[in-house]
Amino acid sequence: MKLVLAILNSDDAHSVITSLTRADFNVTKLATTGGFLSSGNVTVLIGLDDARLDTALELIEKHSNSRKQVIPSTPDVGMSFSPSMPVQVNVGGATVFVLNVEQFVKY
Ligand code: 2BA
Repeated sequence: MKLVLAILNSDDAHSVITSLTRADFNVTKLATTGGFLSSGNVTVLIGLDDARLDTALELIEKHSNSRKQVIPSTPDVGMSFSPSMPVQVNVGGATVFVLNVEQFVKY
């Protein structure tokens, strides 16, 4: 058994989760925050049989889009003021971790 931990862009989360639940995966959604941008994202936990891992990853990939996001940055220019210069970063699609599950119980 595996545990898939996928960090999704908030804008993609609904379609990723809908496609997974329609395909009969059990999904838990967590509201999370990215450390770099400090903006909200969504992390999903999916416990699944090894044989279904590829299907889950395909659905996550299909419904996750990469985006460019512009963020303000404050360079150190050695002056008494710090002008704000926008910087563009590529965010996503999804960041996915696949973990082996040692034990799974439901009480
Ligand atoms: P954030 O930490 O808010 O990062 C958003 C985007 O900013 C990242 O997109 C990446 O393009 C950029 N970025 C992050 N750290 C950076 C840095 N130190 N310098 C320059 N640019 C940086 P993604 O790579 O697609 O990541 C999207 C979100 O997925 C991240 O949001 C974070 O919440 C999570 N994530 C990504 N990699 C991770 C990892 N190795 N471990 C845990 N969470 C991760």
